[in-house]
Amino acid sequence: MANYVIGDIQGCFDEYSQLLKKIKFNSKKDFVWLTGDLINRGPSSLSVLRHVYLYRSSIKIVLGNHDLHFLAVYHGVRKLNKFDTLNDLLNSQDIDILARWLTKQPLVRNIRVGKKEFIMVHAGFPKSASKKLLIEVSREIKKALKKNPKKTLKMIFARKSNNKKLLKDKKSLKDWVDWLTRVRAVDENEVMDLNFKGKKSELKYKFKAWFSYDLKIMKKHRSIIFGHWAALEGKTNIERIHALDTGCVWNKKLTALRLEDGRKFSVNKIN
Ligand SMILES: [Mn+2]
Repeated sequence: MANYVIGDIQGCFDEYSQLLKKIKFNSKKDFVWLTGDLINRGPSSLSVLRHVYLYRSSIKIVLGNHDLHFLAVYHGVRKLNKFDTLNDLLNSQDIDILARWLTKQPLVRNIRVGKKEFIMVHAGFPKSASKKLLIEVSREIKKALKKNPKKTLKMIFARKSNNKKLLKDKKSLKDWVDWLTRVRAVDENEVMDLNFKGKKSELKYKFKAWFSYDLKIMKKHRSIIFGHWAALEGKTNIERIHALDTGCVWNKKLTALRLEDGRKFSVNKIN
């Protein structure tokens, strides 16, 4: 039995299948955890989502920005853009089942393996956040999505954060979703630069990578796992902070991290 975390798949179903073969994934014994952005930009979003749904008792996910974008399109809150590759999914017969299941997924997960603990999120979180706060916020967002998906998705994708829906620590729901699913660059005062997508070395002025700050959540037995930031190429250079989006959809590779021993497995993008 083993636990594997796999980075952003983004519709790269062939590479995902190959990686599952490589780690000899056995759904009766193993657990696979996905860092979000299961779909979009790649060629086979429908196949990925169907597979994850089928094995949902042993494959667990957090939501990423692309997953939320798809849900917003499905609920009529957003339009498809020219880079989206979601048509197979949107036209499928099982779209309602898949979308309903996706809407119920959390934005933060706490994974326990023996004495070790892993906090998994798609993008990141504020340096001041405690584990308790992250779990509570994730629960609140999940509840809002379940209760009224359309209204909640409208809030999430609003141009500006509106303060009508405030969560536990007084940040708006939209701000929290931006932190958990979109953040890369942040300044000392926890202001995000959501346009930045480059390498860590390209960060300018007062902005640093969100994980470069002294994170309140870090403890000896605890690690952090995130995806989303492909330009990091799987490196944070910080112990126990793992970046797992290795840019499969951008012709790089798909990576799995085995939590028991920290070993990494990867497959290259198939051209
Ligand atoms: Mn992302």
